[in-house]
Amino acid sequence: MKILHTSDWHLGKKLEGQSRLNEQKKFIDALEVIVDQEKIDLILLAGDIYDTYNPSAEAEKLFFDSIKKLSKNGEVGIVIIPGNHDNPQRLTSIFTLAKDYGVIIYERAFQEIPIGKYGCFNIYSSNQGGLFIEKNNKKLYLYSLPFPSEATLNETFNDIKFNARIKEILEFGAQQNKENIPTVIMTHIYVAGSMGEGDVALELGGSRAIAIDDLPDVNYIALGHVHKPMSFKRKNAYYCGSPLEYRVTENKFDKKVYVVDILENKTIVKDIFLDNYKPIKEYTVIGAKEAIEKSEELLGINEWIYLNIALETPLTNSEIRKIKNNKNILEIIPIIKTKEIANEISYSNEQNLEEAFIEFFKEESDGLEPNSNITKLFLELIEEGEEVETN
Ligand SMILES: [Mn+2]
Repeated sequence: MKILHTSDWHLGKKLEGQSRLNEQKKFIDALEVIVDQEKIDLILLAGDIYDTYNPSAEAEKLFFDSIKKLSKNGEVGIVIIPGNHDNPQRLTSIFTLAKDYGVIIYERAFQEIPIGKYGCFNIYSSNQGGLFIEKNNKKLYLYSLPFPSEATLNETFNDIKFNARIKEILEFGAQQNKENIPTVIMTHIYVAGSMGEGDVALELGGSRAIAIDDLPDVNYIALGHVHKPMSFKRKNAYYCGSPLEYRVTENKFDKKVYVVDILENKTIVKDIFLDNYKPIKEYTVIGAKEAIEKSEELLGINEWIYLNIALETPLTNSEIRKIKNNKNILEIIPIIKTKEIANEISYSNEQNLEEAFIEFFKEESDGLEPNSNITKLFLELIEEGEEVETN
């Protein structure tokens, strides 16, 4: 069975108030081409379909159009799990309608999906979280775990136990495949080992980490949550990342989806790179005059722009108007030479993140400084484009 692995669409996500729906539509069109060209059987969508609990009507319409387009009237199966950004109930509200299109949407962990026909797919057996899928005599066992938290799993565990509990869940899930068919796992989680934290499991805004070595040995693990593509080859585990750059820190790596072919003795994973429909750029200029020139120079260029301007005196309203004449300029970020002026003007409330984190940590822990590992991990998490949220 040929699988396409994608995640973190964040439909409806805005950048400094600007809609990205146009770019997201282009991505869906590109994905449809990939599905055709690669003759995909099954699409795995590993969470964070929407950006918020209450997606806009436009974002929902794009989601419905997308699954209709990509499923090819049930020819291509689609299995979807909620991420930490999704409202699971809202996501699954179309489950019954979607069934005819071969679309299965999980609402929660350990959910038992009814057996039967889903488009051209036959779910001939299922268990809590597991699906035995058959199409044209090709078979696959898929175990899905939506974003796990105490709230979504409806159980309590401390940070240390989190790792052990997730390991247990995934292992048990994989073991339910008693047939001699390939096993694939899909989950929305933060895997920590990639950054050298060892088995440190900690929670940042509801986002706990699991170690790579605690992932079971299966044919493929489709991960969602981290926006940067990453692979943990010894575990056949992959983050495909988000299809679009969702913040300026994400403009350092290419965006992609994976096409996964599971053969008898090995799994072949192919990167399919995505076009960057509107890159996020950062420019730095000196003084108002250069800023206005830069704004004019970039007029009509398809980029989202953050403009840093080194200033000795605040910009005048007329200068700001001229710079903002270029609608792609998202934010004017003044770099002020003297402290007095810095206090006087502020076009943005951006702070040095590291300082802000240390300050926050000290406030929360009676003046205790965070150790360098925690600060480093926090900054890396932010780099990966994850919102620090407590849903
Ligand atoms: Mn996420």
